Amino acid sequence: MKTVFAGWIAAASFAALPMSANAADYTLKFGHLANENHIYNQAALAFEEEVESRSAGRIDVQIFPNEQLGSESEMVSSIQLGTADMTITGEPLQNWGAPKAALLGVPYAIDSSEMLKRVAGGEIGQEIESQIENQVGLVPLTWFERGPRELTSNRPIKTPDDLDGIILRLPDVPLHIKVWQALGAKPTPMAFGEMFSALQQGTIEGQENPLSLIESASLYEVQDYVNVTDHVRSWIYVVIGKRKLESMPDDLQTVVREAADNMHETYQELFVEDQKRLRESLQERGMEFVEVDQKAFSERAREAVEANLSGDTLALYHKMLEL
Ligand code: CS2
Repeated sequence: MKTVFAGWIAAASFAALPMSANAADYTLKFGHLANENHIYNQAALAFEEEVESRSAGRIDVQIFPNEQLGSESEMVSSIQLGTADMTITGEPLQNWGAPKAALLGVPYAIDSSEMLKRVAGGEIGQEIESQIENQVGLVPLTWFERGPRELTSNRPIKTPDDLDGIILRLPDVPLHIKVWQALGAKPTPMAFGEMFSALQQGTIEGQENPLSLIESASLYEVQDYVNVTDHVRSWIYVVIGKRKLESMPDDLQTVVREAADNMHETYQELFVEDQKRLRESLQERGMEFVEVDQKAFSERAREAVEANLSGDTLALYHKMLEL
């Protein structure tokens, strides 16, 4: 809204406007867990610019990186309450009555970027999206591909036996907790932003995330090894509160939806570039990459997945493996 705001201040220079004056009809508070440089944030800024210029300032988008508005789970609750509007989330939505959201993060299910696009961009993705919309009251506006999740630790881990009861921070995703228990770790669910100091203080010993978030949270300062487990390839949704979206007139809803589609394209380009540099960047910061017996991990993980999904979600998981 910078341009509009500047012109507005100039035009009203005698009016002594209070600092809190807001020209916009709608404000979208968009919070996420990554830092300012992360590609989530860069894509979000592109969305902000497009929405504000195409709505001629009627929508003010405010981006809050680094969990400034709250953790991922807190953001979901705030959006439901109407105190925040947008975030980036996925598989934890299984805790909010959308069991199919677990399919976003199934260990060793998706094995390539092509398969991910078929799943997220096809019927399965649509089925998950409608469950999130209907059960949680969040509308998935678009999705972002993520790099594979890798396990970090302060000792090399090559096989499930090497886990040997390691205390592992996980996001609050019940399926992940079950799988890592079956693999031989001691999982502790914790918000993303609490992880750095917990690792520093030794209350947890490891964590797992895509390389981009390992970098975003500066985990290279507290973890020595990236064990290349590649255990989850997933995508994640940019969501908006359904009530908030529907409170807007149709023309503005269209602006938001189209800007989100464009944000998808922007993000996917940034993602491809980012993937090329991340490994080296973490190595330069002192992390050592360890080759892992992925087959051993995937066999044990798959059994745990089958045992912990049920009903429609299990059926959809089987359908996904066929794609
Ligand atoms: C992140 C999350 O907290 C984390 O470790 O990687 O984005 C996590 O993947 C999510 O909970 C997915 O929605």
